[in-house]
Amino acid sequence: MTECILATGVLETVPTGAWIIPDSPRSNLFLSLVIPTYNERPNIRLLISELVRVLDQALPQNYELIVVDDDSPDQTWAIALELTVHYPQLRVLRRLGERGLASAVLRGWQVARGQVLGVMDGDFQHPPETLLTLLAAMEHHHDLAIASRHLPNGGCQDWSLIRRILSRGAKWLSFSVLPQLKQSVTDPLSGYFLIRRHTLLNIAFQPVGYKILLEILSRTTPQNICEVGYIFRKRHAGWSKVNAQHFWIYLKHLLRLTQVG
Ligand SMILES: Nc1nc2c(ncn2[C@@H]2O[C@H](COP(=O)(O)OP(=O)(O)OP(=O)(O)O)[C@@H](O)[C@H]2O)c(=O)[nH]1
Ligand SMILES: [Mg+2]
Repeated sequence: MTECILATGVLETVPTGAWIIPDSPRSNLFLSLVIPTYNERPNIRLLISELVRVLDQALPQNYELIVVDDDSPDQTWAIALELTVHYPQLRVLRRLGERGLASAVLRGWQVARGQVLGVMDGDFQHPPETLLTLLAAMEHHHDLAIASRHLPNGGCQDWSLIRRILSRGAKWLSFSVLPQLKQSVTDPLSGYFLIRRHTLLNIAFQPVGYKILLEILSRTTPQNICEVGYIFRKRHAGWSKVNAQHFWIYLKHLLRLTQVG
């Protein structure tokens, strides 16, 4: 028997068409943080309450959280919608015709009101506290602040040998194919970062797969990049959505990015 969820909030209208980030809307919000979700029902409640705890201290009344859910069969979107009653700073997009992590992030940023746009996973692998260090970097006038697994104080918790080899291989491939990245970042495949809106304007993105930061680093020129180390933790609950197909999508993405500029 499937459980029926009575959602109470209001779903946002999902943008369609070109993957272009609009100029600053009429808002003084500092941060818009997008959380892409697919079947994150066991995580979403706790994650939102943790994010609110951290951000209410750091940026009271000056941030919004945007859950972009791809019509998860476990109805993550409906649970998020119910939370909007308690958290007015939370907004929810339920996409019906599109799938994919990178494109979900861009759709969220297209409705965002903040000057600084951010992304983090919905499964607690990105520690919410690291947001404080990322925010401090943005307050010191960086254009892009990346949470990196590849700094001395960074790493991955409990990864199998095969997962480590695959991750290192994917990073090595990105630096081989796009050698210019090596000078500016240690973790071009990070899914946890903040970026100033103005660096994304007037760019026609072509999001595919998971690696939105790679797409951004290849098509934009952020002036002042800062990285902070963090430990990529074990997933709190639920299952990874990564599969073999994502590897091929990654290769195709890399190939496409070699043709940029
Ligand atoms: N909206 C949306 N979110 C997605 C999609 N695929 C994954 N996500 C979310 O993106 C985040 C990262 O996905 P994961 O499957 O955890 O992938 P990962 O963290 O890179 O890999 P693991 O370490 O294996 O978990 C999670 O919050 C997912 O729910 C998708 O197609 N659409
Ligand atoms: Mg994950």
